[in-house]
Amino acid sequence: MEKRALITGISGQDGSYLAEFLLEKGYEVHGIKRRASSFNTQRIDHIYQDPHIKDQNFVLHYGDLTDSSNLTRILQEVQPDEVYNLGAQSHVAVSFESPEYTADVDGLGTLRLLESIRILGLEKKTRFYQASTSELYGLVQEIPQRETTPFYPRSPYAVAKLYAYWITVNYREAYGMYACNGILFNHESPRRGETFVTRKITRGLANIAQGLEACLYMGNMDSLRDWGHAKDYVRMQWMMLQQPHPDDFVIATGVQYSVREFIVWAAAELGITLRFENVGIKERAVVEAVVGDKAPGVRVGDVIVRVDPRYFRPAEVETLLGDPSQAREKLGWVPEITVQQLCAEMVKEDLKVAQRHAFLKRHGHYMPIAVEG
Ligand code: NDP
Ligand code: GDR
Repeated sequence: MEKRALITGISGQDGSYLAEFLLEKGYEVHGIKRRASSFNTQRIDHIYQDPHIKDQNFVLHYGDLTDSSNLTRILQEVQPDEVYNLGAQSHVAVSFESPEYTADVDGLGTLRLLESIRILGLEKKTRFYQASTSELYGLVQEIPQRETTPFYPRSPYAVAKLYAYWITVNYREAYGMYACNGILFNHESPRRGETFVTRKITRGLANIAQGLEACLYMGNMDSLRDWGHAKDYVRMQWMMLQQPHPDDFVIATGVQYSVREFIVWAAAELGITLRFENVGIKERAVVEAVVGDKAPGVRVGDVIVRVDPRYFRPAEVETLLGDPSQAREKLGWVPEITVQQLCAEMVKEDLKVAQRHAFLKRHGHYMPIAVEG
């Protein structure tokens, strides 16, 4: 029998990879997308199916995690075997600007889904995955972080996700639901949102290499993260729901690097060698050498990275390093893509786009470039 999955956040990075993965496994995939004033489905357009065709196995529903009646109606209609709750206001810095909205979507949104499942009497049929996060560890109490490490959230985002984590555990214990938390460390890809740090770097440096931008403005480059590839991580989200008993798992690579190191790798992929230096308290990166033909817009001596304090956070998570032993031992999961391979793939994709934009610019077309984040 074909299984049916419902994904919130299907238009996001993880939602798009998970939808592809489940379709390949033969699932009927349903996703919730938000109404927007312009198209917001770029990441899933390649798997879109015309609703007029027969035997559709990829179906999108309009909805929102702030709208209980909408969620209940969709769940009733779809009767899913598995729900993946990936929808969220997922940007940590933005959560300081919109804390109440973030709490509503990321915290209460999870409750709304769980409660709808229960009200509809689906609690014994529907398995539930909650997109929990390494941000729960915040001000870290133990290195590396594992399933038993105490939480200390450091942003409205993380506090909202803390509620979501515990309400998922609570529904499992109170109602016997098959509900799991995946405590995922940072995972990236060419589909990563443009304002998260890795994508900001690969996209920004590719634009600079092609002469489309002059400088990349960064926040805290000392920050340490355990970065993996989103493709590896969505595989694990599915694996978690295929076990005999529900459990919570840390998903990470077990290796950490700084934001500065990621900048150095991304620059190297473009043939650019950087020298970091401090001017007063402000760090900057100067081009020391350029080889090959990927960076015609850059000269030796150019300053192409600077610090802008606007990207510092009111409370920072300085260091995250996960211990994925439980996932390896109980589920046999190991990440297949290294962070260096991930960086190379992201640069390659962003360079292709930057080269196209540079071509169009040379022919008189305006290309919007800037993103804030
Ligand atoms: P993205 O930001 O790429 O995607 C978020 C998705 O949630 C988008 O589809 C977005 O829709 C949707 N969404 C936002 N607000 C609402 C709302 N009010 N109602 C319904 N849907 C909404 O995130 P990722 O794919 O990177 O992450 C997926 C999940 O995993 C998130 O919950 C995130 O917090 C969590 N997570 C991510 C990690 C990572 O490193 N990527 C690590 C740990 C946890 P739209 O496209 O319309 O904006
Ligand atoms: P994070 O990811 O906050 O870990 O949350 P992000 O890529 O935004 O930041 C990682 C680290 O880089 C530092 N940083 C900058 N970050 C951004 N965005 N822009 C900058 O210019 C910049 N300069 C330095 C940050 O301060 C931070 O320390 C992500 C999200 O996907 C969450 O949804 C998810 O839960 C966690 O990862 C795990």
